[in-house]
Amino acid sequence: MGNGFSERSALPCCLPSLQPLHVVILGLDCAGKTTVLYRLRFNEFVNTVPTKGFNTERVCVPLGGGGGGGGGQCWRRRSAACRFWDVGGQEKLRPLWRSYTRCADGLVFVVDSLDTERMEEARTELHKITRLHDNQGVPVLVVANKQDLRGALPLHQVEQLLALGELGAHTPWHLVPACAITGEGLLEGVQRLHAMIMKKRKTTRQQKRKR
Ligand SMILES: Nc1nc2c(ncn2[C@@H]2O[C@H](COP(=O)(O)OP(=O)(O)OP(=O)(O)O)[C@@H](O)[C@H]2O)c(=O)[nH]1
Ligand SMILES: [Mg+2]
Repeated sequence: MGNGFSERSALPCCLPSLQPLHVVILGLDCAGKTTVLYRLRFNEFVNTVPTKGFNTERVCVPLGGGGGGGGGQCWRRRSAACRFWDVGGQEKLRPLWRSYTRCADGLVFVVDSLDTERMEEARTELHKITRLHDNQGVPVLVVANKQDLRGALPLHQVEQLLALGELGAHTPWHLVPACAITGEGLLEGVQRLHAMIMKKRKTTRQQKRKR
């Protein structure tokens, strides 16, 4: 069921002094980016209007440790502080994306799984942003959103239409089915993104040591 993180956001393990991970949420207009952001932050559905600039929220993401995140709070639960940036997806706003992704630790790319007509456009934007020099190697979580709607494309088709296999060996990615209205799939997805970011940091450190 829908898992939001707001209850756990108050956990003391997310110390304000820790540098939060910089995560940018991108995708075409109406894909559900702002709904994702507020679901992550407030653990509830928030009605949105099209984003003209950006929205940003700091979220404490529980990293779990088995059990899938349900049930009561665990005060020893590990968590990661993330600063999410949700940037407007309208065509005229897309040239601004690169200024938000410049220092990104991770990207979340949201697609409307019902919007088959614009999958190609989504693919073009996804590949364009991940190919930028600054974004090379930055892990990407692809959220196949609106899975609650009848006719939503299944995961394997989203993967194919977005040509995720062509993202290149240097770009780690993970695809999750999700519904931002209920939050379903989001916690799992963000945890996977966190794991990819940590893995990338580790390999970068090892490569530096070898030099
Ligand atoms: N059924 C359904 N509707 C969703 C879902 N996620 C978002 N929506 C709806 O999709 C519409 C667009 O959502 P937004 O979050 O504003 O989309 P956005 O990607 O932020 O759009 P821009 O700000 O224009 O880039 C809203 O009416 C949401 O309620 C979902 O998982 N399922
Ligand atoms: Mg928006």
